[in-house]
Amino acid sequence: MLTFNIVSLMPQMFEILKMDGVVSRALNEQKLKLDLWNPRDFVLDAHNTIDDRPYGGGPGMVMMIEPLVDTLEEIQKSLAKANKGNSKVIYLSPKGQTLSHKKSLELSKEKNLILISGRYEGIDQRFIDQYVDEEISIGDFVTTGGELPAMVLVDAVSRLIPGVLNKAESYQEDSFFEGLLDHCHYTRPEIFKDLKVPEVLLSGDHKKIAKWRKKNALLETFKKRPDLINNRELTIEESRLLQEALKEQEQDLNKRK
Ligand code: 4FN
Repeated sequence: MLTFNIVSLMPQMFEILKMDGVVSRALNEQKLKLDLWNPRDFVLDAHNTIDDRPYGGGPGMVMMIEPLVDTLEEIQKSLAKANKGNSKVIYLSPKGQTLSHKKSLELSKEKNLILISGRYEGIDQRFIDQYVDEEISIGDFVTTGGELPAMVLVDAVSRLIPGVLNKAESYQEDSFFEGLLDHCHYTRPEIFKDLKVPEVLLSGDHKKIAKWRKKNALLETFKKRPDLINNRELTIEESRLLQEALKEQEQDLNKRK
């Protein structure tokens, strides 16, 4: 079982994960564990000080190294007691490599992960240099803390743990669409106002439907995220399907003129 040990000044934020959905179900079924650690609980001074002003001056506050090291040691003690060995320490940070499906798969195979969520301007660099194995980002934008990024990572990694998703939910994992965007989805009604569902999906011809979906996934990816196609490299069959899809799209456009 994978245990996420999460270090955060706002552990309440993670309650959301326990409320509903795939992660919540996996927690209840003991397919993963979420342990929250608040550095504030490990400081002994009267004010529970965990942050201080930055050396060199300037605005904002910096999370101090000592409460973080104390928290980490407490986590490692508890891991040792449970005979769980050591754990990778990940700092959610805009300086990290962007989280990917590949990285999520890697992490889903770990027994323990320690995730550090920053607040204020971030944490003392010496903690990162000495104790952090890896920095991971969820994207290029400013957030007010590392909590939501940590939750994104927990969500992405948890659903890849064997047995967490049921058969219906794990559709994407065992399909041959890997690395591509989804094909478009449709459900009832068959006609809404004058908007129809693509006819092939109503045909009952499973072979034809599979081919349409693959073509549609390739076309969607090519149009909306060409970078994904470049990273993946298409099989000859896929290139042919994409060419076909592009041609059909052009024909459709001409028809409408
Ligand atoms: N963010 C940028 C440049 C400079 C600062 C930030 C920023 C939270 C503690 C880090 C943000 C985004 C993705 C963690 C952003 C992430 C964070 C993340 C994060 C408070 C310090 C901070 C150039 C990316 C816009 C605040 C860029 N993934 N600082 O957001 O923790 O994991």
